[in-house]
Amino acid sequence: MVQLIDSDIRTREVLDWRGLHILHAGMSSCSQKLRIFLNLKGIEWQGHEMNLAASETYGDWFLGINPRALVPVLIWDGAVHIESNDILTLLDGAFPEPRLIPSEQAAEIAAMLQQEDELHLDMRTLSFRFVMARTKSNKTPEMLARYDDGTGTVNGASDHENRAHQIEFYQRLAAEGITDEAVRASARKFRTAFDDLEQRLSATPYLLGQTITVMDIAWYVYATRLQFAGYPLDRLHPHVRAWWGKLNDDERFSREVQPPQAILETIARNHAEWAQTGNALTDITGF
Ligand SMILES: N[C@@H](CCC(=O)N[C@@H](CS)C(=O)NCC(=O)O)C(=O)O
Repeated sequence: MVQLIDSDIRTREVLDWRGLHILHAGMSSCSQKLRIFLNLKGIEWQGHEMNLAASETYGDWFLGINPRALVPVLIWDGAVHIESNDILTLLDGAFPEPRLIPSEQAAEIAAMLQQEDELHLDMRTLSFRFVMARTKSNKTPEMLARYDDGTGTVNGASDHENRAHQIEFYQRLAAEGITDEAVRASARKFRTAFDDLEQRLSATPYLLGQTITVMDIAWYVYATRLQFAGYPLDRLHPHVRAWWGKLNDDERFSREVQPPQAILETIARNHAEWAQTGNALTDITGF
C-alpha cells in the first residue's frame, strides 16, 4: 500500500484538504479505472484534473504530492495515496458496498492487478502511437532531470527505480519514436492476456465468476483503449468483445472512457490514412 509519509509531501497545502480528492486526467487509463470504480460505489469525490499533454504532473506542485509524477492520486483528509491499484484496494475496504474485491478472491485479484499494472507502459506505447498519435516526447531533458533529481521520496526513500521506468520510456520516445518493433512486442502481450480472458469469459459472465469485480473495470478500460487503437477484439476474442459491449452499455462505465470530440476526429482521420498506407495496428502486428 503506497501512502506517503509526512516528509514525502512537499506540497503542504494538501494536508488541509478534507474529504476525498482525486487528482486525475480524462484520458489516463488508471484514472478511468478509478473513476468507474467510484461510480459503481457511489462515492462522492472532488476532482482536480491534470493536463498530461502539458506535462503538468512534472511541475513542482504535483511532484510535491506524487514524486512519481503519475495520476491518479487520492488525497483523503490530508493523507496522500498513490498507485491506482492500492487506492482501489483501500477504498474497497472503506466503502464495502458493493464489494468489488471479495475477500475470498483477494489474492487472485492482487496478482491480476499487478499483471495489469505491469502492462501499463505497453498500453502507453499502443495508445500514444494509435490513439493520441503522439510519437514525440513531450518531456524535455531538463524536465526529466528535475524529475529524477532525488528530492522526491516515497516512504522516505529516493524511489529512483520507479522513476527510471518513466524516464527510460520518454528518453526512448525522444530518440526513436514508437517503433513497429515496440508495437509488436506490446501488442503480443495484450493478445496473450486477452486469450486468458477469452477462456474465462467463455465459462462465466464476468472475469472472476458470476459477479462484477474490480478486474472487470480494469480490463474494460484496457479493452476500450485498445479498440480505439484498432486492435481487432471482435475477431480475436469474441467473448471478450461481448462482455465489453455489455459493460459499455452501462454509462457509469462508458462516460469515463469517451475521448473528447477532437481526439475522436483525429483518431478517425489517422485510422483512415493508416489503413491506406498499411500502418494500422493490424498491418504492423499481422493480427
Ligand atoms: N502504476 C501507476 C501508473 C499510473 C500512470 O502511469 N499514470 C499515467 C497516466 S495513465 C500518468 O500519469 N502519466 C503522466 C505522464 O506520463 O505524463 C498507477 O497504477 O497509478
